[in-house]
Amino acid sequence: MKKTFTNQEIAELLREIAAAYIVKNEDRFKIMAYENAAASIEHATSDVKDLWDDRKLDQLAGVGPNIASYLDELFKTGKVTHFDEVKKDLPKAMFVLLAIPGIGPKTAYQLAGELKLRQGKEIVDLENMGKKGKIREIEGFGEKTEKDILEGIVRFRKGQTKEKRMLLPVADSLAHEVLDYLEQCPAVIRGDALGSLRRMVSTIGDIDIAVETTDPKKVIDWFTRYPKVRKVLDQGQQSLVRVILDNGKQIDLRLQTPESYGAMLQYFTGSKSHNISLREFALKNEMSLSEHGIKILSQKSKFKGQNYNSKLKIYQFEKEESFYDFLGLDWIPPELREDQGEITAAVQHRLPKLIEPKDIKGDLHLHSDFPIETSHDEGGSSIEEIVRKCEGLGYEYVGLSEHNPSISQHRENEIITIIKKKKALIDQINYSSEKRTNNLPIKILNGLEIDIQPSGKLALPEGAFKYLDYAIVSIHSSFNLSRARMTDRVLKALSHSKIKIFGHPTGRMLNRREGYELDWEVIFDFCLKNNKWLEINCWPERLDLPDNLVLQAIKKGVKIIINTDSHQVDQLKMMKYGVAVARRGWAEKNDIINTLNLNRFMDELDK
Ligand code: DGT
Ligand code: CA
Ligand code: CA
Ligand code: ZN
Repeated sequence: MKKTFTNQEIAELLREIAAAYIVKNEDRFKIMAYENAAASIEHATSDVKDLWDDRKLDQLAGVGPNIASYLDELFKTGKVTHFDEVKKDLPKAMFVLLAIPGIGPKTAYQLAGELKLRQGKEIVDLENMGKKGKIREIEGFGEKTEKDILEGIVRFRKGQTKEKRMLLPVADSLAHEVLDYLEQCPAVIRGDALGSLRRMVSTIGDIDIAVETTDPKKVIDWFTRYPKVRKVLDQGQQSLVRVILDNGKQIDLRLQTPESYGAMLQYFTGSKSHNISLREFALKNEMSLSEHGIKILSQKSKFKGQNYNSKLKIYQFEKEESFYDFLGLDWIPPELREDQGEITAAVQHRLPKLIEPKDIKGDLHLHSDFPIETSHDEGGSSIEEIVRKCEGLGYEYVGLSEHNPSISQHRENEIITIIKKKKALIDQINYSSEKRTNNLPIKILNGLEIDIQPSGKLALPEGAFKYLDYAIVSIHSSFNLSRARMTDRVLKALSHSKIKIFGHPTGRMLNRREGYELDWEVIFDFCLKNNKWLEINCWPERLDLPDNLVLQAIKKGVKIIINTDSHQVDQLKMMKYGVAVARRGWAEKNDIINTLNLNRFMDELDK
C-alpha cells in the first residue's frame, strides 16, 4: 500500500528542501517560499492529502503552483524527483541533525561533513564526540558552540518523549469533521466536544467527543467505520470507544442516554482541577457527582425533586445548566473551568459576562500584498479583497499592518516614500467606498508592524510616522536578552506616540519555543498609564498573549486588542480562537478595545 503523508511529514519535507537551499546559497525568495509553504501546511486545518484529492491544493495559502506540482507528484508516486535531486549531493546525516534545537542548516551540513556519524545513530554519535571535545576542533567551531550543541541534544531528547499537542484550530476542525459524520447516523441525537477542546485550550492532547443516544451499539458501529479511523483501541463497552486516526491522533468517544447527557457533558469537560474542586464543594453539601448525575448522601439535605431515578438512586440531568443549578451554581462557561475561582463566582452570581466573537468590530493586524519591500513575509491578499471580506464579517474598521520596509535595503527617504504611497492608496480606497455606499463604509486605517531592534529603537525613520494612523511593535529577533534588558527594550519602543499595540507579546511558538522573558508588572503599569494595548494574536502557533497573562492584565485594567495577523483573507476566520483566549482570561467586552464602534475606537487611538 502506498504511504499516506501527514501534514507534519509534508511540512518537514519542505523544510528539508529549504535547508538544502540555504546550504547551497540559493535565492532568498526561493528559500522563503519553501519555509512559508511548510508553515502554512503545518497550520492547515484540513489534511493536504484531502485537498489534493478534491483538487483544491490552490486553496492552501503560501503554496504556489511550483510547490503544488511537487506535492501532486508526491501523492501520486510517493516521492519527488526534484527534491531527491536537490538533496543528492548533501550528506544524509545533515537532515537528521536539523531536528536538534539550535542547529541550523549550515551547522548541520558542516557537522555531517566533518564527523563520521553512523546512519540511525547520528545524534548519539554527535553527542559522544561533543563529550570528547571533538566538535570544538572543527574549523569555525569553539568550546561555546560545542556546549550549545550538547545542550540542544538534551532539549531534543526531552522534546522527543513529549508528544506534540495539536494546535487548537487543527483539533477544532478535525472534531467538526467527525461531528458532521456522526450526525449522519440516525441513532445520534446530538454530539458535542468535551475536554480541552470544549474549554478551548490553545493546544489539545486528544479529542474527546460526547454523543447523546439511546442506541450506543449502533453509534459505535458507525463511528468505527469512519473512513479516517486507522485503529480501534478498545471497544466492547457501552459508554466509551477510543480510536486512532490516520494522522496518529486519538479520539475518545463517550456515549450517554438523554436523561443523563448533561451530567456527562459536565463530567468529561473538565478540567480535572475544576472537577476536583466541584466535587469537594458538592461533598460539603452532602452530594456526590458522577457522569450519570448527582447522588444525595444524607437524608437531611435539602434538594429540588426532579428527574429522580429511584432505581439508581440518582438525580439525572439532560442539560448541564440544570446540573450546576442543582448545586446552587450559575452555569459556568467551559473556558472558565480551570479552578481559578469560578466556583465561588458562580455561587455568588458574579461570573463575568464573557466577550463573544460577534462583539468584534475590527481587525488591526493584517498583512496585505501591498509591495512594502520588507525583509519579513508579505501578505497574499489585495487590500480590496481584505476590505470586502471584512465588510462581510460586519466590521466597522480594518487596519493594514504590513511589516516595516527592510531598513538594510533602503535609504530613509525610500522608506518614507513607500509608506506615503500606501497612505495615498488607502485614502483613495476610503474615499471611493464612501462615495459608493450610503451606509457607513468600512474604514481602512494605515498601520504598520514595526520591528523592535535589540536596543529598543524602532525600525522605521521618524519621518514616516506622520503617514501612519497607528503602529504595532513586535520582537522578531534577539530573543535571548535578559529580562531587564528585554523589558527596557519593549518600554522604549512603546513610548512613541504612534505606537498603540504590543504585538504577540511573549513571542512564544507553541510546540516550538518558549517566549522571551519580560517583567509583566512593569509592562502592565506602563500600558495602563499610557493607554497602550496588548495584543492577543490569533495565529494558531502563537495565541499570544496567553490566557493566564490576559487574566492578570485585565485585573489591572490593561486593555487588550484581538488581531488575526492574517496573511490571506481566509485567515480572518481565526478571530474566534483569539476570542477564546480572551474568554479563558475572563475578559468581558469592555476589556477588549476592538469591540468599540468606529468613533470611540478612533478617540482611543488619539489618546
Ligand atoms: P488534553 O486531552 O490533554 O488536552 O486535556 P483534557 O482536559 O481533554 O483531558 P483528558 O482528555 O485526559 O480528559 C477529558 C476530561 O475528562 C478531563 O478534562 C477531565 C475529565 N475526567 C473526569 N474523570 C476522568 C477520569 O477518570 N479520567 C480521565 N482521563 N478524565 C476524566
Ligand atoms: Ca482530551
Ligand atoms: Ca481523552
Ligand atoms: Zn509579527
